[in-house]
Amino acid sequence: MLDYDPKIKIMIESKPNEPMDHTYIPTIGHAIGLGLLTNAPERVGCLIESAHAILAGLDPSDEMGYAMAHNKLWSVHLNDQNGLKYDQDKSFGSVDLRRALNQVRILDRHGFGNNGEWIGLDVKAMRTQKAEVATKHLSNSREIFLRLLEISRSLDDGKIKQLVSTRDYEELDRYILKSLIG
Ligand SMILES: [Mn+2]
Repeated sequence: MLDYDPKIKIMIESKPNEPMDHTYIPTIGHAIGLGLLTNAPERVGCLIESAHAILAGLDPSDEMGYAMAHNKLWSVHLNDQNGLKYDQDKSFGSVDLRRALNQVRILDRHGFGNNGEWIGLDVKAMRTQKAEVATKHLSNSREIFLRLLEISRSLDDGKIKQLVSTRDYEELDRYILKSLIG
């Protein structure tokens, strides 16, 4: 594809498994590595989906940070996931709010979007809903993203730095959790 169209750019969306088997590019590290082996590494980037990182037993925000450090995070698919099984594509933040906050925070603090990157919401309707409410997974995910962005920007960086430097991680946990509870 890269040879066929000299203008095309490709994003690799890593994922460790489908319901029935393993897949070949399980993590964003594998995706970045594979991109470097192509004829045009500068035209190969990555897309991180929260649930896919969780399925690999990884923290989505760590994966995002790793990809951004390589200038390879070109898009994200935010959602949520219960444990290690087929990907559920649940509404963003619906399983683990703190894990969601960490994703919002790392994207915001490292300029994701400043070069035109998009945030996608790879979420699905619950099966048993009525048709008239079946698109709420989209508006709910957007609303939670924006609320978490507000919370992240309200955190006191000086206080966080001081707690880290004194290694008072219990207090840091409490500060973050209290900010989430509101
Ligand atoms: Mn996806």
